[in-house]
Order: sequence, then C-alpha cells, then structure tokens
Amino acid sequence: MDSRVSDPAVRAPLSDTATTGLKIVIVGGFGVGKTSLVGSVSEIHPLSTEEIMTQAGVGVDDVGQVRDKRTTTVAFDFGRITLNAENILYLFGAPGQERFWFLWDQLFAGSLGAIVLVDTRRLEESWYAIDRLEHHGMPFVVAVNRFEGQGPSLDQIRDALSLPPDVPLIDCDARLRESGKFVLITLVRHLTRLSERMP
Ligand SMILES: Nc1nc2c(ncn2[C@@H]2O[C@H](COP(=O)(O)OP(=O)(O)OP(=O)(O)O)[C@@H](O)[C@H]2O)c(=O)[nH]1
Ligand SMILES: [Mg+2]
Repeated sequence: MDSRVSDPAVRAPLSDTATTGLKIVIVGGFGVGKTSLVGSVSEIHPLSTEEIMTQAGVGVDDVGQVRDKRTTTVAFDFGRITLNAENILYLFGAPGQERFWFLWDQLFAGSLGAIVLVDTRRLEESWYAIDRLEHHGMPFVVAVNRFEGQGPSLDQIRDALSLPPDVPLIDCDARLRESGKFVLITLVRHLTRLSERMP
C-alpha cells in the first residue's frame, strides 16, 4: 500500500475555506511519466485508472522504449494540491497511448494550463501534445524526463520541438516530489506572467 495513505494529510477532506479550483493537465506520449508526476505531487492518494498491459496490446501499443512497463493509464489520473486557504489545484494526467488521445480535448476543457512531459528518446511523441495545446491556445511548460542519462541539451530539445523562446523548458524527474513541485511552480509562474501581460 502507498505509505501516504496512512498519512492523515492524504485523507484530509477539502478545506471549508476553499473557493477556487484551478485545473492543470499533464500530457505527453506513452510512458513518459504522467501518472508518476501526479502521484509524486498530489496531497491526496491520487485516483488513477491503471490497467495491466496484456498481449492484446502487442502491435497496438509501442512499447519499444518502455519494455519494463506493466500498466498503462486508460482514462486519466487525478490529484490535488492545496495552494492556500482559497485556491486548490486539481491535476489531471492524460492517458498517453495514441488510441486514447481522443480524450485529451475533453480534459483540456476549463484548464488553466498544461505540463508537457517529454522523453528525449521519443521526442516525436510530444509533437501531438504541443500541437493540440497550441490549437486550444492553452499556455504550457515542457518538462524533460531523462530516462537514460544525459541525452540532448535543453537548447537542442527546444529546437527539435520548435518551442517559442517564452515557453519554459526544464528538466525533471517525475518520480520525485520536489522535482514535480518545481515543474508545477514553473507553470504557475508562467501563467502569472502571461496574466500580467494581458490588457
Ligand atoms: N528514469 C525515470 N523514470 C521515470 C520517470 N518518470 C516515470 N518513470 C518511470 O517510467 C515508467 C512509466 O511511468 P508512468 O508514470 O506510468 O508513465 P505515463 O506517462 O503515465 O504512462 P501512460 O499513462 O501509459 O502513457 C514507470 O516505471 C516510472 O517509474 C522519470 O522522471 N525518470
Ligand atoms: Mg499514465
């Protein structure tokens, strides 16, 4: 059992003073660490819709770079973070497999912004996420999971993804709470900067 379940904070009900829910989505290709990110930063035991991957997925799901993967998200992950007495951040992790991408547009509804997780071995899987976010005009930051050591530099990744200079691009390890929190803070700062620019 997840050790956080025995932590009273994990089961704490939403504060009575909470008035505003802010929705953030986490997108990216298959197995880039979306469920891990929601799990590492959520203050509640995250709702996840993981299913065991079976032989039926062979030839449908591209497991070439994620051979140790045993489960996959089939709907979405859900987590929560209390920012202060009034503001609550709700995190929605999208399913990564192409056959579930049709769910993404619904997940984007009402979202303030997004985190795109990127695996440097499969950069092309992030193009779809960036394309959809740009289509929706939704602000986003890009966080790079380095599964196999170093890989390309952030500048090279920015070039490969054709990211505009004002889109934040950072390294992260989705399994680590502090690293996940830094990604969220980067997004919140980006959203604040954009709102200050609005007339
Ligand atoms: N090295 C490394 N491994 C990670 C990182 N994040 C996740 N993993 C591992 O990668 C595997 C896949 O992680 P998930 O969080 O299930 O990925 P996902 O994006 O939710 O996968 P789908 O929902 O199936 O698309 C797990 O075994 C994680 O432990 C990371 O930042 N670095
Ligand atoms: Mg997942």
